[in-house]
Amino acid sequence: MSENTPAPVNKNEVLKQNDPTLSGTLAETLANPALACFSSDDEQFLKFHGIYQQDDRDKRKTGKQYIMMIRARIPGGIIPPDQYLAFDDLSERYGNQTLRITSRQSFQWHGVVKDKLGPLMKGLNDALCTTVAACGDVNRNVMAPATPATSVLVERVLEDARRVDAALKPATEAYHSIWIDGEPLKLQPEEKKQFEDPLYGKTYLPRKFKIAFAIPPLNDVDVFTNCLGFVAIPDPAEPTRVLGYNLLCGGGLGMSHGNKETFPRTADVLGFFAPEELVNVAKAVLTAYRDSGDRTNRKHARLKYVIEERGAAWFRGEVEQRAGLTLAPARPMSFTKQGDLFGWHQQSDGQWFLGLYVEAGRIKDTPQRQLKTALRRIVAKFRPETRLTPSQNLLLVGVHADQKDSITALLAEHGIPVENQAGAIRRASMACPSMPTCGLGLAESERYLPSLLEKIETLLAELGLADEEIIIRMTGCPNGCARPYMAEIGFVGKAPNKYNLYLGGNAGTTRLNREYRTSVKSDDIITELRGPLTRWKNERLPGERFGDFCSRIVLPEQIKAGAAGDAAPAPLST
Ligand code: SRM
Ligand code: SF4
Repeated sequence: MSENTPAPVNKNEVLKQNDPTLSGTLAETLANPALACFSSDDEQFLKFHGIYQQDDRDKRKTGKQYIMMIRARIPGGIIPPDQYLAFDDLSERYGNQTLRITSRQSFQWHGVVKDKLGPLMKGLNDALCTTVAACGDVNRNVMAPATPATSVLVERVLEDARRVDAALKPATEAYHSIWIDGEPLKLQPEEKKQFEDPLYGKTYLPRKFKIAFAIPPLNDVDVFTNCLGFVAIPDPAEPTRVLGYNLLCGGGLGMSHGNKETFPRTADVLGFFAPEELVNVAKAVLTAYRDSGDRTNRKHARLKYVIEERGAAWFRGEVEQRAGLTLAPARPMSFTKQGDLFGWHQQSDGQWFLGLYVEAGRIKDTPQRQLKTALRRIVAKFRPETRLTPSQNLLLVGVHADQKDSITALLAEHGIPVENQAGAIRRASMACPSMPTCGLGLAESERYLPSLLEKIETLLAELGLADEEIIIRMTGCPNGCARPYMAEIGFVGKAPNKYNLYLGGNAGTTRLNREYRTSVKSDDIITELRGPLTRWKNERLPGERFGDFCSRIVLPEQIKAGAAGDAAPAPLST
């Protein structure tokens, strides 16, 4: 190939080009009981329908056992009572009897074998829930603040999030045909090729695209990690009204070990615009990315690389031109906290909500705690709305004052306290699923973090720091699904029982942390943490958080000593 020949587009682009309806041979494979799994091409189409073909990694020694993961599209994580009950029932009948709250306020059903896939998808759609575009090269689940206590403003922002979500859905009829009508799309291959989505075109986006809404000072959605962030600025004259949005573009976290071309990045703040322009601006950002992202190399295809390389000013110009407006200077905003409220809290409308801690987002029954059964009973009897939070927890919303005691008692019956649900570091922790379902996991995450937290709790108690909150997040690989690069302590799987250790995030999750140690064995993690935690106890400024202390003292000292880890360290930004 000569120097001037453009690099060929990657395989996924060819697939999309050849079948923009995204139907592949999904319906045919689904209808054929002789086939145990979908083809590798169909695996790519499945993602656009919210489905991942996986295999149970615990069982690989006895041969590959295919299972599916299904992810819903639940903008803002809002679930009405009947829908929650249907989700629970479907997980019992067709999944692995758990519901997994994701880090983007959605649900996943794991362990669904192929012949249960059709009934599960039909059941979800009967419950008025779609999984379309929950994965794939499209806009994903839109996040919005979860906590209803603050005000009417939260509900208004949520409405805006839903509007954006609806406006960016792909138009292909394949989803309806396959999963609802239960038949293949009635088009010949040549006819399929002619299809063109009005927004996404024939080849959709170069890669996934993520949107979050935030209301300062709470950054529960980690807005800076999204491709597109909308920060609501309240009207000073009428604080329940959105005056406009600050526009953030170019955040993203995924990276690969040993590939310095890949890195986590926080979004740039591009300007401010009026709320009427919201959908217009969202489409402008999405199409600017659609037309400028790298379609040759999927590891370099996210919007963050476009903005890193071509600059925020260039991208702002693209957005302004496409939206037909000029962005005003961004309004002042300050994020000082993230995370969830636990226990009972009164809403602005006088009703109550209950924040419930869900370990690693997994709703299940264990001999000690029957969270799944308790939630089913509560939702069936008292019919609260359920809200999934970006930190993989859950809120029961719209509870009447006279129902509170009965709900508290019902939870207690199933081993779940309402007060002191979990210690300070557990409440602020997250872990991705990793083993045994995720095909990309290099180390344990969801199954390992709880026992590691126990050891960290013991260390903190020994140092007299037991009540301190530290945001701790773990992932089984560097893709960053539980957003570990924003944590005060981040663990990123490197190999079985080995993790890279990151330090230095802050309470408002506006700053990337930095690699502190590489390939730390599980058994050595406590030894590695003891030093920085002891120094924090002895040398911190009044009220200084662990992440801020590391960013001010531990990491600069490490950099000065030239001892920074060799895997692409994330930049220190504020
Ligand atoms: Fe993720 C791929 C789970 C949020 C970055 N992610 C995956 C897959 C589907 C593995 C795969 O491709 O085969 C994982 C399925 C595991 C399983 O068994 O369930 C997976 N990601 C998740 C969830 C369930 C983790 C969780 O702890 O809840 C989250 C689902 C969110 C949702 O409801 O849509 C999830 N993933 C994220 C986030 C966080 C976020 O979006 O706020 C990130 C980092 C932000 C970002 O996108 O940059 C993230 N996931 C990735 C990447 C790296 C993408 C990149 O740019 O390099 C991959 C790998 C890929 O896409 O090839 C990935
Ligand atoms: Fe899988 Fe890696 Fe995401 Fe964890 S971070 S779910 S191991 S892709």
